Amino acid sequence: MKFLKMITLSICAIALIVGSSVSVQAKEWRGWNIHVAGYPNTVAMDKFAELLKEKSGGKMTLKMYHAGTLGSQPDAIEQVRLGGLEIANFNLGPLGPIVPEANVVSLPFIFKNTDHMWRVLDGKAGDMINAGMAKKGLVALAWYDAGSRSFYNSKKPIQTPADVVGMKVRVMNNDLYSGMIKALGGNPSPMAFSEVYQSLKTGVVDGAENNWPSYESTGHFEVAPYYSVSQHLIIPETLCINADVYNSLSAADQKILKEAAQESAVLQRQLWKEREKASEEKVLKGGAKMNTIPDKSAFQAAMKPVYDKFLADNPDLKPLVALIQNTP
Ligand code: GTR
Repeated sequence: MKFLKMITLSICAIALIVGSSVSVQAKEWRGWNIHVAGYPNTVAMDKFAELLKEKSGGKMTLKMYHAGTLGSQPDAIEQVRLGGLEIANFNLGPLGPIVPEANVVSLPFIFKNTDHMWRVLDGKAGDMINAGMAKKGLVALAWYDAGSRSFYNSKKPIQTPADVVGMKVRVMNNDLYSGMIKALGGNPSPMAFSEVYQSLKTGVVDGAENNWPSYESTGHFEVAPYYSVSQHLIIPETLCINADVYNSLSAADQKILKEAAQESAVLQRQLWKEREKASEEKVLKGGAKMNTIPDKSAFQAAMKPVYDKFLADNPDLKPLVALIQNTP
């Protein structure tokens, strides 16, 4: 009897040791980020990694790989879905071709402004986008700000849709953006972010489109100095994790993860506001020429075929589009 008790105790002790060593030695996650040092998203993701470690007592650790060193965004999306990478900050633009619900934010001019976007994301539409991501193996943890995107090019200021006619414009990997440029009479060229500088410089493309911070951080303003404030896209970004990894965590660890992500998002959004202004000032000092667009409604009207095609191809998404459009 005494002997049996001893064996049972020893087994318990071994189980304890094994159990604790498993949790202490949990695999270090790898995080993908496209942006360079000092960019709001980069700082926020480093903060996220730090918070994760701190809040979990070292149980959840994340090594961040910045500046797209682990590959292009479309590739990284596949990697996180399949579990080759665990965590990433993605723009909803390149996610659209995989997650139909996330694609609605890539309809040009769908949001009235950034505040409208936050109201939408905080409501039912945000839940529907998150559910769409979950179906594709990605769990959304927080939203990051990416401001609004405008056109820039090496040739001339864009004032009306007629100025885009014949222009070669780099777009992110998403048919909606190709459709957008075609609807304006331009030639779309889908291309990885990392290739755009050289393509602008050598004239492979005449222009591209992005927010102030990316226009600045990439140096695109040096080779495409005409920035025309069209604000045709306001696309949020997501901080997300592979669904299997997320589902393998205890409820307590999932809570820690979400808290750390939310805290990093608060920081990212604050840094974003500052960086938008600083980048605008920096590029204008560096020689970029900014123009406002007197009548944006001409650009909006030109997008009718883009909406018509999208809704015809995705009848299931009509209610989500309407929900966004009807959100005050
Ligand atoms: C940036 C965005 C990146 C990437 C890039 C691009 O604004 O933060 O994730 O999508 O634009 O144009 O490819």
